[in-house]
Amino acid sequence: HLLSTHRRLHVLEGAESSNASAEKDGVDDLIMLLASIAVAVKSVGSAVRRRDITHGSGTESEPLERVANETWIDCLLYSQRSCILVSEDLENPVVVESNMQGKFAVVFDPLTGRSNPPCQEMGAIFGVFRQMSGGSPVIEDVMQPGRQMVAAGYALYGACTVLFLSLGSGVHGFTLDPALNEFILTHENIRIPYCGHIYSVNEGYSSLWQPEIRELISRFKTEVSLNGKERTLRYIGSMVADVHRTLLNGGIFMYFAHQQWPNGKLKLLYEASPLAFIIEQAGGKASTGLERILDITPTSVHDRIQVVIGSYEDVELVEQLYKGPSTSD
Ligand code: P6P
Repeated sequence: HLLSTHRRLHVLEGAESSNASAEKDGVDDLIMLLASIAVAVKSVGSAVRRRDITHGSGTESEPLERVANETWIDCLLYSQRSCILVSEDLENPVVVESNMQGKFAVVFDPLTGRSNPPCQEMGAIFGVFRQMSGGSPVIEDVMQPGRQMVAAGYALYGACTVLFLSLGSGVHGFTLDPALNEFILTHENIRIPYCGHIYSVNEGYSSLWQPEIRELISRFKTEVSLNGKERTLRYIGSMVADVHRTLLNGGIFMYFAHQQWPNGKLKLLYEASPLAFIIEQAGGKASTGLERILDITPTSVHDRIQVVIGSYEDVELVEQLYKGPSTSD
Protein backbone atom coordinates (compact mmCIF):
# COMPACT_ATOMS: atom_id res chain seq x y z
CA HIS A 1 0.00 0.00 0.00
CA LEU A 2 2.71 2.46 1.04
CA LEU A 3 4.62 1.69 -2.14
CA SER A 4 1.59 2.44 -4.33
CA THR A 5 0.79 5.42 -2.12
CA HIS A 6 4.40 6.47 -2.39
CA ARG A 7 4.09 6.43 -6.18
CA ARG A 8 0.78 8.28 -5.86
CA LEU A 9 2.54 10.84 -3.71
CA HIS A 10 5.18 11.36 -6.39
CA VAL A 11 2.35 11.84 -8.91
CA LEU A 12 0.62 14.23 -6.52
CA GLU A 13 3.76 16.25 -6.00
CA GLY A 14 4.66 16.17 -9.69
CA ALA A 15 1.23 16.89 -11.14
CA GLU A 16 0.37 19.66 -8.68
CA SER A 17 -2.71 17.79 -7.55
CA SER A 18 -5.83 19.13 -9.25
CA ASN A 19 -7.36 19.81 -5.88
CA ALA A 20 -4.22 21.60 -4.65
CA SER A 21 -6.37 23.47 -2.22
CA ALA A 22 -7.35 20.09 -0.73
CA GLU A 23 -8.01 20.38 2.98
CA LYS A 24 -4.65 20.01 4.73
CA ASP A 25 -6.10 17.60 7.23
CA GLY A 26 -7.50 15.04 4.80
CA VAL A 27 -6.30 11.48 4.38
CA ASP A 28 -4.01 12.54 1.53
CA ASP A 29 -2.28 14.96 3.88
CA LEU A 30 -1.87 12.25 6.51
CA ILE A 31 -0.32 10.03 3.83
CA MET A 32 1.98 12.88 2.78
CA LEU A 33 3.03 13.20 6.43
CA LEU A 34 3.63 9.42 6.68
CA ALA A 35 5.62 9.51 3.43
CA SER A 36 7.88 12.15 5.01
CA ILE A 37 8.31 9.86 8.04
CA ALA A 38 9.20 7.01 5.67
CA VAL A 39 11.93 9.23 4.16
CA ALA A 40 13.25 10.04 7.67
CA VAL A 41 13.33 6.34 8.52
CA LYS A 42 15.25 5.49 5.32
CA SER A 43 17.74 8.27 5.97
CA VAL A 44 18.36 7.51 9.65
CA GLY A 45 18.46 3.77 8.94
CA SER A 46 21.23 4.41 6.42
CA ALA A 47 23.17 6.54 8.95
CA VAL A 48 22.76 3.81 11.61
CA ARG A 49 24.13 1.14 9.26
CA ARG A 50 27.10 3.33 8.32
CA ARG A 51 27.74 4.67 11.87
CA ASP A 52 30.97 2.75 12.44
CA ILE A 53 32.22 3.74 9.00
CA THR A 54 31.39 7.43 9.18
CA HIS A 55 31.89 8.08 12.87
CA GLY A 56 34.80 5.79 13.66
CA SER A 57 34.40 2.60 15.63
CA GLY A 58 33.33 2.55 19.25
CA THR A 59 31.70 5.94 18.83
CA GLU A 60 28.99 7.05 21.24
CA SER A 61 25.71 7.41 19.40
CA GLU A 62 25.66 11.14 20.24
CA PRO A 63 26.37 12.34 16.63
CA LEU A 64 23.91 9.73 15.37
CA GLU A 65 21.38 11.02 17.91
CA ARG A 66 21.75 14.55 16.57
CA VAL A 67 21.55 13.40 12.93
CA ALA A 68 18.41 11.40 13.68
CA ASN A 69 16.67 14.26 15.47
CA GLU A 70 17.53 16.82 12.79
CA THR A 71 16.47 14.44 10.01
CA TRP A 72 13.06 13.84 11.58
CA ILE A 73 12.48 17.54 12.18
CA ASP A 74 13.49 18.49 8.62
CA CYS A 75 11.32 15.78 7.03
CA LEU A 76 8.30 16.74 9.13
CA LEU A 77 8.78 20.48 8.55
CA TYR A 78 9.14 20.14 4.78
CA SER A 79 6.14 17.82 4.55
CA GLN A 80 4.13 21.01 5.29
CA ARG A 81 1.60 18.76 7.07
CA SER A 82 2.74 19.22 10.67
CA CYS A 83 2.11 22.13 13.00
CA ILE A 84 3.80 21.21 16.29
CA LEU A 85 6.49 18.62 17.04
CA VAL A 86 7.59 16.89 20.27
CA SER A 87 10.90 15.04 20.13
CA GLU A 88 12.51 12.86 22.80
CA ASP A 89 15.64 14.88 22.12
CA LEU A 90 14.15 18.36 22.62
CA GLU A 91 13.16 19.84 25.98
CA ASN A 92 10.34 21.88 24.43
CA PRO A 93 7.91 21.36 21.54
CA VAL A 94 8.74 22.94 18.17
CA VAL A 95 5.97 25.09 16.62
CA VAL A 96 6.18 25.00 12.83
CA GLU A 97 6.41 28.38 11.03
CA SER A 98 2.96 29.49 9.89
CA ASN A 99 3.82 29.38 6.15
CA MET A 100 4.84 25.69 6.51
CA GLN A 101 2.07 24.55 8.86
CA GLY A 102 -0.27 21.62 8.32
CA LYS A 103 -2.84 20.23 10.73
CA PHE A 104 -1.01 17.37 12.46
CA ALA A 105 0.81 17.32 15.79
CA VAL A 106 3.63 14.76 15.75
CA VAL A 107 5.39 13.18 18.76
CA PHE A 108 8.46 11.03 18.15
CA ASP A 109 11.60 9.39 19.47
CA PRO A 110 13.95 9.67 16.47
CA LEU A 111 16.52 7.17 17.75
CA THR A 112 15.11 4.89 20.41
CA GLY A 113 16.79 1.93 22.08
CA ARG A 114 20.17 3.63 22.21
CA SER A 115 20.73 3.42 25.97
CA ASN A 116 23.08 0.47 25.48
CA PRO A 117 25.25 1.46 22.45
CA PRO A 118 26.22 -0.07 20.15
CA CYS A 119 22.78 -1.60 20.54
CA GLN A 120 21.89 -3.38 17.32
CA GLU A 121 18.20 -2.85 17.90
CA MET A 122 17.74 0.88 17.56
CA GLY A 123 14.68 2.34 15.92
CA ALA A 124 12.16 5.16 16.02
CA ILE A 125 8.65 5.57 17.46
CA PHE A 126 6.02 8.14 16.42
CA GLY A 127 2.45 9.19 17.05
CA VAL A 128 0.24 11.63 15.11
CA PHE A 129 -2.63 13.74 16.50
CA ARG A 130 -4.94 16.04 14.60
CA GLN A 131 -4.53 19.68 15.70
CA MET A 132 -7.44 20.41 18.05
CA SER A 133 -6.96 24.16 18.36
CA GLY A 134 -7.93 26.62 15.62
CA GLY A 135 -5.24 29.06 14.42
CA SER A 136 -1.73 28.73 15.86
CA PRO A 137 -0.91 25.37 17.44
CA VAL A 138 -0.74 25.20 21.23
CA ILE A 139 0.73 22.73 23.72
CA GLU A 140 -2.70 21.11 24.22
CA ASP A 141 -2.49 19.84 20.62
CA VAL A 142 0.16 17.34 21.77
CA MET A 143 -1.05 16.80 25.33
CA GLN A 144 -3.68 14.32 24.19
CA PRO A 145 -4.32 10.73 25.31
CA GLY A 146 -3.04 8.09 22.88
CA ARG A 147 -6.62 7.10 22.02
CA GLN A 148 -6.85 10.41 20.08
CA MET A 149 -4.03 9.44 17.71
CA VAL A 150 -4.89 9.28 14.00
CA ALA A 151 -1.73 7.29 13.26
CA ALA A 152 1.17 5.70 15.12
CA GLY A 153 4.06 3.46 14.30
CA TYR A 154 7.65 2.44 14.75
CA ALA A 155 10.76 1.68 12.75
CA LEU A 156 13.38 -0.90 13.62
CA TYR A 157 16.94 -0.87 12.21
CA GLY A 158 17.56 -4.58 12.73
CA ALA A 159 18.57 -7.24 10.19
CA CYS A 160 16.48 -5.11 7.82
CA THR A 161 14.72 -1.78 8.19
CA VAL A 162 11.04 -2.22 8.94
CA LEU A 163 8.25 0.30 9.39
CA PHE A 164 5.11 -0.89 11.21
CA LEU A 165 2.18 1.50 11.44
CA SER A 166 -1.54 1.91 11.97
CA LEU A 167 -4.02 4.57 10.83
CA GLY A 168 -6.66 3.21 13.19
CA SER A 169 -7.80 0.33 10.99
CA GLY A 170 -5.36 -2.47 11.81
CA VAL A 171 -1.56 -2.73 11.78
CA HIS A 172 0.53 -3.14 8.63
CA GLY A 173 4.25 -3.83 8.34
CA PHE A 174 6.59 -2.66 5.56
CA THR A 175 10.12 -3.89 4.87
CA LEU A 176 12.68 -1.71 3.13
CA ASP A 177 13.92 -3.29 -0.10
CA PRO A 178 17.48 -1.91 -0.33
CA ALA A 179 17.58 -2.57 -4.09
CA LEU A 180 14.56 -0.31 -4.67
CA ASN A 181 15.02 1.82 -1.52
CA GLU A 182 11.24 1.50 -1.19
CA PHE A 183 9.08 0.09 1.61
CA ILE A 184 7.23 -3.05 0.51
CA LEU A 185 4.11 -4.31 2.31
CA THR A 186 5.21 -7.56 3.97
CA HIS A 187 2.88 -7.89 7.01
CA GLU A 188 -0.73 -6.98 6.17
CA ASN A 189 -3.24 -6.62 9.00
CA ILE A 190 -1.11 -8.16 11.74
CA ARG A 191 -2.90 -9.74 14.73
CA ILE A 192 -0.99 -10.35 17.98
CA PRO A 193 -1.49 -13.89 19.39
CA TYR A 194 -4.14 -13.87 22.14
CA CYS A 195 -1.60 -15.36 24.56
CA GLY A 196 2.12 -16.08 24.49
CA HIS A 197 4.81 -17.75 26.63
CA ILE A 198 7.59 -15.15 26.24
CA TYR A 199 7.80 -12.57 29.00
CA SER A 200 10.10 -9.57 28.68
CA VAL A 201 11.22 -7.74 31.83
CA ASN A 202 14.60 -6.68 33.23
CA GLU A 203 14.83 -9.03 36.22
CA GLY A 204 18.16 -7.38 37.06
CA TYR A 205 16.04 -4.80 38.90
CA SER A 206 14.41 -7.43 41.10
CA SER A 207 16.04 -6.00 44.26
CA LEU A 208 14.85 -2.48 43.32
CA TRP A 209 11.20 -3.41 42.73
CA GLN A 210 8.47 -3.01 45.31
CA PRO A 211 7.86 -6.37 47.08
CA GLU A 212 4.46 -6.73 45.37
CA ILE A 213 6.13 -6.48 41.93
CA ARG A 214 8.71 -9.12 42.90
CA GLU A 215 5.83 -11.35 44.03
CA LEU A 216 3.86 -10.61 40.82
CA ILE A 217 6.76 -11.56 38.51
CA SER A 218 7.51 -14.65 40.57
CA ARG A 219 3.89 -15.83 40.33
CA PHE A 220 3.45 -14.79 36.67
CA LYS A 221 6.42 -16.74 35.38
CA THR A 222 5.33 -19.92 37.12
CA GLU A 223 1.88 -19.76 35.48
CA VAL A 224 1.97 -22.01 32.42
CA SER A 225 0.91 -19.97 29.43
CA LEU A 226 -2.52 -20.58 27.91
CA ASN A 227 -0.67 -21.88 24.83
CA GLY A 228 0.54 -24.72 27.05
CA LYS A 229 4.21 -23.72 26.93
CA GLU A 230 6.50 -23.00 29.87
CA ARG A 231 7.24 -19.30 30.05
CA THR A 232 10.65 -18.11 28.90
CA LEU A 233 12.33 -14.70 29.22
CA ARG A 234 13.63 -12.57 26.34
CA TYR A 235 14.89 -9.03 27.01
CA ILE A 236 16.75 -6.97 24.42
CA GLY A 237 16.85 -3.68 26.36
CA SER A 238 15.22 -1.77 23.51
CA MET A 239 11.48 -1.35 24.00
CA VAL A 240 10.75 -1.03 20.28
CA ALA A 241 12.53 -4.35 19.59
CA ASP A 242 10.97 -6.15 22.56
CA VAL A 243 7.49 -4.92 21.59
CA HIS A 244 8.08 -5.83 17.92
CA ARG A 245 8.89 -9.42 18.93
CA THR A 246 5.85 -9.43 21.21
CA LEU A 247 3.59 -8.20 18.38
CA LEU A 248 4.76 -10.98 16.05
CA ASN A 249 5.23 -13.88 18.52
CA GLY A 250 2.85 -12.97 21.35
CA GLY A 251 3.79 -12.65 25.01
CA ILE A 252 4.26 -9.59 27.23
CA PHE A 253 6.70 -6.73 27.81
CA MET A 254 6.80 -5.10 31.26
CA TYR A 255 8.71 -2.17 32.67
CA PHE A 256 7.71 -1.51 36.28
CA ALA A 257 8.60 1.48 38.40
CA HIS A 258 11.59 0.90 40.68
CA GLN A 259 13.86 2.90 42.99
CA GLN A 260 15.75 4.46 40.03
CA TRP A 261 12.54 5.26 38.11
CA PRO A 262 9.76 5.82 40.69
CA ASN A 263 7.18 6.59 37.95
CA GLY A 264 8.56 4.05 35.49
CA LYS A 265 11.28 4.78 32.90
CA LEU A 266 9.45 4.76 29.59
CA LYS A 267 8.05 7.98 28.13
CA LEU A 268 4.26 8.13 27.83
CA LEU A 269 3.83 10.43 24.83
CA TYR A 270 6.32 9.10 22.28
CA GLU A 271 7.17 5.59 23.50
CA ALA A 272 4.30 3.98 25.40
CA SER A 273 1.28 5.61 23.72
CA PRO A 274 2.25 4.93 20.06
CA LEU A 275 3.24 1.33 20.87
CA ALA A 276 0.05 0.90 22.89
CA PHE A 277 -1.91 2.17 19.87
CA ILE A 278 -0.19 -0.41 17.63
CA ILE A 279 -0.60 -3.34 20.05
CA GLU A 280 -4.28 -2.59 20.73
CA GLN A 281 -4.97 -2.13 17.00
CA ALA A 282 -3.51 -5.64 16.58
CA GLY A 283 -5.84 -7.08 19.26
CA GLY A 284 -3.55 -6.88 22.28
CA LYS A 285 -3.70 -4.75 25.44
CA ALA A 286 -1.54 -2.02 26.95
CA SER A 287 -1.83 -0.74 30.51
CA THR A 288 0.20 0.54 33.44
CA GLY A 289 -1.06 -2.52 35.33
CA LEU A 290 -3.89 -0.37 36.64
CA GLU A 291 -5.21 1.74 33.73
CA ARG A 292 -5.16 1.68 29.90
CA ILE A 293 -2.20 3.63 28.55
CA LEU A 294 -4.33 5.05 25.71
CA ASP A 295 -6.62 6.74 28.25
CA ILE A 296 -3.84 8.68 30.00
CA THR A 297 -3.56 12.41 29.27
CA PRO A 298 0.04 13.62 29.72
CA THR A 299 0.76 16.31 32.32
CA SER A 300 4.07 17.14 30.61
CA VAL A 301 5.58 16.17 27.25
CA HIS A 302 8.25 13.98 28.89
CA ASP A 303 6.05 12.13 31.40
CA ARG A 304 7.25 8.65 32.33
CA ILE A 305 4.98 5.70 33.17
CA GLN A 306 5.22 1.99 33.87
CA VAL A 307 4.22 -0.30 31.02
CA VAL A 308 2.55 -3.72 30.73
CA ILE A 309 1.92 -4.43 27.03
CA GLY A 310 1.32 -7.46 24.81
CA SER A 311 -1.05 -10.39 24.30
CA TYR A 312 -4.48 -9.65 25.71
CA GLU A 313 -4.60 -12.70 27.99
CA ASP A 314 -1.10 -12.13 29.38
CA VAL A 315 -1.76 -8.46 30.21
CA GLU A 316 -5.07 -9.41 31.87
CA LEU A 317 -3.24 -11.97 34.03
CA VAL A 318 -0.63 -9.42 35.13
CA GLU A 319 -3.37 -6.89 35.92
CA GLN A 320 -5.18 -9.45 38.08
CA LEU A 321 -1.95 -10.28 39.94
CA TYR A 322 -1.16 -6.57 40.30
CA LYS A 323 -4.57 -5.54 41.58
CA GLY A 324 -4.64 -8.50 43.94
CA PRO A 325 -7.60 -10.84 44.48
CA SER A 326 -10.75 -9.01 43.39
CA THR A 327 -13.35 -8.34 46.07
CA SER A 328 -15.51 -11.05 44.49
CA ASP A 329 -12.77 -13.67 45.05
P1 P6P B 1 16.84 -0.84 31.12
C1 P6P B 1 16.15 2.32 25.89
O1 P6P B 1 16.90 3.47 26.18
C2 P6P B 1 14.92 2.34 26.80
O2 P6P B 1 14.43 3.64 26.99
C3 P6P B 1 13.85 1.44 26.22
O3 P6P B 1 13.87 1.40 24.83
C4 P6P B 1 14.18 0.11 26.85
O4 P6P B 1 13.07 -0.76 26.94
C5 P6P B 1 14.65 0.54 28.24
O5 P6P B 1 15.26 1.82 28.07
C6 P6P B 1 15.66 -0.43 28.81
O6 P6P B 1 15.92 0.04 30.12
O7 P6P B 1 16.73 -0.08 32.44
O8 P6P B 1 16.22 -2.23 31.22
O9 P6P B 1 18.21 -0.85 30.52
